[in-house]
Amino acid sequence: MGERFDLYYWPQIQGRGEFPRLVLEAAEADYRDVARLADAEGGGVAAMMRLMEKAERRPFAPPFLIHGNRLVSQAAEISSYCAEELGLAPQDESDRLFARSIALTTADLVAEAHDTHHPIGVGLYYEDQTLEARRRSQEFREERIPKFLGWFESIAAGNPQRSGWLVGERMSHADLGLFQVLEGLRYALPRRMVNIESRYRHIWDIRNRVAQHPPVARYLTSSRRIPFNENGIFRRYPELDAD
Ligand SMILES: N[C@@H](CCC(=O)N[C@@H](CS)C(=O)NCC(=O)O)C(=O)O
Repeated sequence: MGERFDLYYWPQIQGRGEFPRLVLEAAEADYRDVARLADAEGGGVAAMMRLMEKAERRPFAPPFLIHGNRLVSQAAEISSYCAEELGLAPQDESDRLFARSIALTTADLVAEAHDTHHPIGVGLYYEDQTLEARRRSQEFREERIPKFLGWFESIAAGNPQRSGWLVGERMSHADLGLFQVLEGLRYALPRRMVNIESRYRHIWDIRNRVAQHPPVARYLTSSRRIPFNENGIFRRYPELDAD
């Protein structure tokens, strides 16, 4: 399909929209970030909300994507779909499925990172759950980050292609997703990440190679890359960080 990709996501944050956005940027795809466009251009949050109400295959929440007559929702599903359409997924069927599994596991890590600052209720303010957030963050820092990053590291080290990427011979959406969670964790929990970074040689190498991929490098310095902030998933609350 040669149609343009229309990505819909909240305009003020990287959030979960950043995962498919990175795939579209890395592939230099013809895409629009519709909720960030002006109303006059058919964009804006109101346009996104209207679609969420009236679409035949309604998404539960942003991000979602429209490509031709297809509507795809769920960040990991959108990333996998775009990558497969745009040549950023492995060719081999087993590798392609593994890349999808990695993307879904990355989404699990994202959900846990979100729950560090919202352990009790998604709809409650952070300030109303700070004590629980401290407890949750400690467990996340000490147990969950090493478990997830150790898993990524073992996959990269054990890739039978010896390509240095997570799966297959070339960079895929799995690597782009890993890049994004490493950036997010480093933003949110700098003390913890500095302390443990040296354990994960292979995945930091992937992070660096993704950042140097020319379309990604151009994107990261463009105004399209929204800075991390305290409305997104990865938030820097110093009281939730420690060595
Ligand atoms: N599992 C979904 C989660 C989608 C999601 O939670 N989106 C958030 C923004 S990052 C949202 O707008 N949620 C509204 C809600 O859950 O009511 C995905 O990975 O895309």
